[in-house]
Amino acid sequence: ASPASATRNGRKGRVNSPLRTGLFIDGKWRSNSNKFDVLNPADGSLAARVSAGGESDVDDAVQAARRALAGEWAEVPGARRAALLNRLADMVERDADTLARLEALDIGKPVGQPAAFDVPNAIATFRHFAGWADKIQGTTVPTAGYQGRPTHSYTVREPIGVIGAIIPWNTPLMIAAWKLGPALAAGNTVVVKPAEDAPLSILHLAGLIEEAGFPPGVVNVVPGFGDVAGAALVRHPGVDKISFTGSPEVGREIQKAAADTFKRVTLELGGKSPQIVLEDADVEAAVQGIAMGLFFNQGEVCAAGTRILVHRSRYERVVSLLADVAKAQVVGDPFDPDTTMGALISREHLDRVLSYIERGKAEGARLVAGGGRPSTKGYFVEPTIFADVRNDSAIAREEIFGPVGAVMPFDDVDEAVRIANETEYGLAATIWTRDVSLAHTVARRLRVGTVWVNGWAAIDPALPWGGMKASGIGRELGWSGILASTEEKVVTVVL
Ligand code: TXE
Repeated sequence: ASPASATRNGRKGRVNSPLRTGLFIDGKWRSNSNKFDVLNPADGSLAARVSAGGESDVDDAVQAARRALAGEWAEVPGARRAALLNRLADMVERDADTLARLEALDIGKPVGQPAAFDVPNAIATFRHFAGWADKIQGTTVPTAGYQGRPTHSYTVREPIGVIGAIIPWNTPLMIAAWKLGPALAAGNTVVVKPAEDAPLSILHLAGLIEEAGFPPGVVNVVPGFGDVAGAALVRHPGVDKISFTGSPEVGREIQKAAADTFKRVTLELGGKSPQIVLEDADVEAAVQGIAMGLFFNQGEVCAAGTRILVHRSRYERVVSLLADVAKAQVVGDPFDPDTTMGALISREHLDRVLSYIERGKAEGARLVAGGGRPSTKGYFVEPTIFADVRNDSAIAREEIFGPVGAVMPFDDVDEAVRIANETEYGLAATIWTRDVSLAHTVARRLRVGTVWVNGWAAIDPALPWGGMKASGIGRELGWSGILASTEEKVVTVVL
């Protein structure tokens, strides 16, 4: 299928490259008569009409991935997989501007953010995993022998097989890289299902995968709806593993459905991450970091630091500084360089975030900034801060996935740790303190996958990423990402 015209993307010239709108299966592009609309969140206009993959498309993609797995790809040595991943990284770098613009158009985020964060992270992820591709080693294991005879035992790490990668809409390019990097480094083949709200950057990436020279079927991209294309992928007996990032509700369904065919599952399901400001913290620095943790990507971030726990001695100061920073955000056109916060992904999501704001007010929290819509055009919401929030209220318990912070005081470190852990989630936490040993002590006590001290979202492709409790199962990235993309096999020779 020919790429759609660049003039379809709301306002002409914002993405100066043709949009891909088809399905990429077995190294070829196809288009379906069944299509879905992708809207520009900044004004609700039509950005693109994308082919919706159905069950038979998913089946074709899985069959192609299985053929690739059994064919040429199985013989491709690690060094060659590394070269392909590095070439892909080069192409993402070459098209960095286009990819950042696609994210801004599709998701509504300020274009400078994907340019500075999502795209460089995707490049670094592909390069990191290129580095692993020829270093996935087993071990030789001393054993007690067999029937009086010595044995020689060793382990090998083999690809799991066909991996279904289900991607959310908030940082699609980056999360696609998190799933593709380790899967391909380890020799798997992949079927990617982008989110129906934001498929454009991943479709562009599919074009780069084709251009980089991966054999047909190694990576397939099937855009479509979750309950159709996503569910078909999860059910398919030809898929060996599902790697999912999204909501806990869908994650739970996926794990249940995957049990029927004993698929391996990695789930990353978001959070309600605390930001703990200890008594000795550098308050000004903390407030800057907290604001980033709340407003970056419009708060549509799994690790958003939405529960702000502040020592009572610094409480009012933090509340007032945070309110100032919230009011100073420039909310508007994602393509305006002055914009610091863009639009929420959809009308439905805007309504959901606004309903949480109403619940916050009804629950008696003190609204110190925001709380409304800056304009009726587009899906914008004001950066919002509630103070005096109770940790058992809805706005402190449930993931809002918008720019809404809940500030609460504590009196001592024990209370801070108790509140921080009193949540279903366990993805990330930040500690603000100048006391190094206290930082380590508190870090040990937090039930989360990642602790940052004096920063927020200091992520790196070398570091394992994932959550405890309802934030998910398993880890992505780093060596953990390789472990999660391989099966371990033991070979024992009786000598
Ligand atoms: O997620 P879904 P939604 C949270 C966040 C957000 C809420 C809802 O709180 O407000 O979830 O977002 C696919 N079988 N997070 O509705 O539905 C779907 O097509 C297989 C946190 O967008 O979980 C998409 O590709 N797949 C999160 C992906 O799952 C299915 C990021 C995620 O969509 C499916 C996103 C099914 N039955 C949302 N149903 C994070 N962890 O960062 C849907 N999908």
